[in-house]
Amino acid sequence: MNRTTRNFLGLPDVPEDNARFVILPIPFEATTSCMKGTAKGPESILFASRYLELYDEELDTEPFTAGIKTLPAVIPDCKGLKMTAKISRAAEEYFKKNKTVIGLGGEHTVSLGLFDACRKKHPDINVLCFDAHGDLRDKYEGTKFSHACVSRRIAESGCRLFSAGIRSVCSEEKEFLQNNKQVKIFWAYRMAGKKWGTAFNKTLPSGTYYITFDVDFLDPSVMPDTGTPEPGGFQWHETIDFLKNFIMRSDVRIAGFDVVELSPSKRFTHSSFLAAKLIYKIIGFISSGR
Ligand SMILES: [Mn+2]
Repeated sequence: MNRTTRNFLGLPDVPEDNARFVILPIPFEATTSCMKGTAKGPESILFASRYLELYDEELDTEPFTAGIKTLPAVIPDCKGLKMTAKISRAAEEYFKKNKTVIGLGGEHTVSLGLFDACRKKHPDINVLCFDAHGDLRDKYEGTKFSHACVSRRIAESGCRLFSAGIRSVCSEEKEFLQNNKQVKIFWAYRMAGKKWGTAFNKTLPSGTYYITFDVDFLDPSVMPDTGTPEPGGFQWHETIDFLKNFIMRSDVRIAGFDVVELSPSKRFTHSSFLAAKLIYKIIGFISSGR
């Protein structure tokens, strides 16, 4: 196969009917605090993905055969509620058609639009969030639509939120957590150095999930190119191992997921390659699951 297109994995175009997965690039950045550059994330992931092997030795299959369609990028030329509405509109029809929607960020706020579209189809959706940060502030730098408020907005919708890898919160967030039962935090300090995957998996109820993966969940030594890097993150194998065991559970269904906050420093770095591979591994687990 000649893998030269701008699609994910450089795959040839596939008709929508033949695609179980749709990739939606969202090169949006408005509120990143520390290192800018997340708007370049989608392009960098797509470029790196062309160099991934299509065969997955762990699954002994070629997951791309489930059908992956890369959609044109949605570029929100607006902020706040308008921005999330524009992303939601772009994603909604694919959730309705039962495609697994995969968002490529962009800063973490793009998840709000994807989550909104997902919840219209699946009102009982659970959210699984990987992040170094609580993102539970009511407002940050004057806006409710900041990367620092994403989990708070998701929690306000009434769905259950499970966040792992958290190692940076403020006292306002801690207070919010004390009065809130539907948000469950897996603190990084309790996960570190332990086989956290099994314990975390056990706490997650059966149901349909949306996964949002902020790459700063990973340790800066494996993922240096991110908006707000935090020490004490997680390694590749423990993360992939958890994802495999969780996603392939017979009582769990993944409606969509996103990978956000990649801030590539150069056009081709190991960080972009990692993000592309993470996405392809998740695609493999979903298509090999039920
Ligand atoms: Mn974060």
